[in-house]
Amino acid sequence: MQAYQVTQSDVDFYQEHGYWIAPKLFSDEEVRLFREHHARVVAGDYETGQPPFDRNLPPGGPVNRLVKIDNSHWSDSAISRLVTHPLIGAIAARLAGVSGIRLWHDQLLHKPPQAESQAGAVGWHQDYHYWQCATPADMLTAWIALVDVDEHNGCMEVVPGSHKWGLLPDSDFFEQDLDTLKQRIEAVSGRPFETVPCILPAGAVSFHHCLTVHGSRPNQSSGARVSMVAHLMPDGTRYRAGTPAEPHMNVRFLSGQDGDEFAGPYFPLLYREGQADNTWKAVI
Ligand SMILES: O=C(O)CCC(=O)C(=O)O
Repeated sequence: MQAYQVTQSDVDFYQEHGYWIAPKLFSDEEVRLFREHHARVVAGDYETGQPPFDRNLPPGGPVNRLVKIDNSHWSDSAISRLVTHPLIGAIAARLAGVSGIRLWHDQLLHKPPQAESQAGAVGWHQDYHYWQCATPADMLTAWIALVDVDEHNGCMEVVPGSHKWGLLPDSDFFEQDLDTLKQRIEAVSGRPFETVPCILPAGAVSFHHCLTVHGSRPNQSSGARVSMVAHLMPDGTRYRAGTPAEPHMNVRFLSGQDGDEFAGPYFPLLYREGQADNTWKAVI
């Protein structure tokens, strides 16, 4: 693990563009271990004995589309250490300008090569479209590359500055027709839609704001695009009842009262300013 001190110009970049790319934070050895555990979860080999919250493809069958597994950290201790890593929390806190960061939920992603895949794109969307049950909209995501990613293997692409466009009506993670979705977003936002690829070496991490429009194209390489996503929220984020995001899985972990705080064991704390123990002690 490589310590990194976020600078004011990193923060300014994030605030201005709605994303920021951190350098490589995890060594090749750490990445190898995380990739091994990632593959175990994809295969349905759950180290903790606890299945993840949800998965879109059952284990053991053909991996013929993007594999998306929610809360895979329930199932594996190395994945859990990765998505609750205090360094990721500290960087997120600094970028968002808050004093504490919790895990909203994780997402394990495995994007097979296009030749084997029927649905390899991720449609343009704003994460907050799915998270309107939480407030304030200061949440953010750490996207952790476990292989080198670029345009060839369908890296994530972001629309810089779109976090300032407000919440748009068109967001669809599963849409495969990226051009039509882009035209709809362009029409409703009244702004040109230009994407920037998040090109990362394995072990590097990109961060994006929950209102930043993003998605990805199919994987044209011969290997899988392997990554972990830590969706994060400022400590103190609360439930907002009655939104279109009411079915979000996290709502069921609360008592259901408007204003409930998303806190407690379902929402692990990654970082809190001034807390003595902000170092990652786990041995991997
Ligand atoms: O990995 C991708 O292509 C998209 C990931 C995503 O939507 C996210 O991290 O919020």
